[in-house]
Amino acid sequence: MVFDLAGKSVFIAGHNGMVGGAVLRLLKQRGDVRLITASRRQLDLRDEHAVGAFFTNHRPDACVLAAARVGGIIANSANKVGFLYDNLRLQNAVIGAARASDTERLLFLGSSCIYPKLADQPIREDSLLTGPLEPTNDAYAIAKIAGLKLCEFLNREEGRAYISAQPCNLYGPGDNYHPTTSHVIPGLIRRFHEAKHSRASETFIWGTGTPLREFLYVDDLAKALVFLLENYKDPGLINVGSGEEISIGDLAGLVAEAVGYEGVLKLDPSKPDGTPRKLMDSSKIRSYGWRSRTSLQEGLRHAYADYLSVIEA
Ligand code: GFB
Repeated sequence: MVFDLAGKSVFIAGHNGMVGGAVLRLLKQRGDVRLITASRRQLDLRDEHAVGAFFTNHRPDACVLAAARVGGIIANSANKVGFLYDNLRLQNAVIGAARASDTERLLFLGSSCIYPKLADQPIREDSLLTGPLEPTNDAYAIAKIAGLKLCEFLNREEGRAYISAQPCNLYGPGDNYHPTTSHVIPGLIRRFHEAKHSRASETFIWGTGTPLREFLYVDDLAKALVFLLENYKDPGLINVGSGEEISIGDLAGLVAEAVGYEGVLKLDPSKPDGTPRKLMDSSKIRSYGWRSRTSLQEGLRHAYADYLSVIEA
């Protein structure tokens, strides 16, 4: 182990989000880490002065940068200024403050959408910047590429153990269930749940149903992130995926099953498909012994339970 988190202080930027929340749960369970968090009201992570002062005050040993402006295919394509600018501001503020206060380790969350739209599959880490991006999420991807490159350069030039991990499409507790800004799994959970309750004989899936996606349950990702924080300090990227892909049409069938919706699923091809396929090569992280443990069926049951707890709260 290169960096034992036991007894260390860790700032989780974005602990109220799905990924940050999963890392918080995992580190709380572990019990030997001093956790530092700040809500959005307490700290605007885009405000570099406020973030600098926060780091000077708390002096975390490590930081998990899980905060970001995120959203599904429609949110990403409709608000490129926000997705690029807010993410650049936020990540620059946090990475800059970590550097200024000599935070020993930092883990930056990237995304599989950083890779070229038509990258060879499964997508290896070295395919970064070898071709044009998928236009429905280019703004978000460019911000993420800037962040992971900043970590890489700080690592190479200044010897800082600042690393970045690239997860595939994620889902699980703490997701955003908004009908238009959400990603596919929470979007379908909500739509199918509402269709079940209104006894609608049919409901719809965006796009053609043919795109392929790789999904990872967020608690499995959290285990990978904590592992990387303690064991990985290379400047190079590292993919974190389940290794399994599924078409959106087949995924919709599994979500309908988890929710208990028995109506007809129709396609809405007026909505964008996005990239045709996005399966990552995660052999690097698997060579360290990590693998995803939660099957899609099991994860979808937990995700639906989370949705029910949110609407019942
Ligand atoms: O999850 P999603 O929005 O993200 O869409 P991306 C995945 C696929 O599901 C697309 C289809 O082909 C959608 O057309 N889909 C079907 C739906 N029904 C729905 C629905 O009700 N809601 C949504 N959202 N999609 C994201 C990027 O791309 O990937 C993010 O926008 C991020 O930036 C993430 O990088 C990993 O996989 O297309």
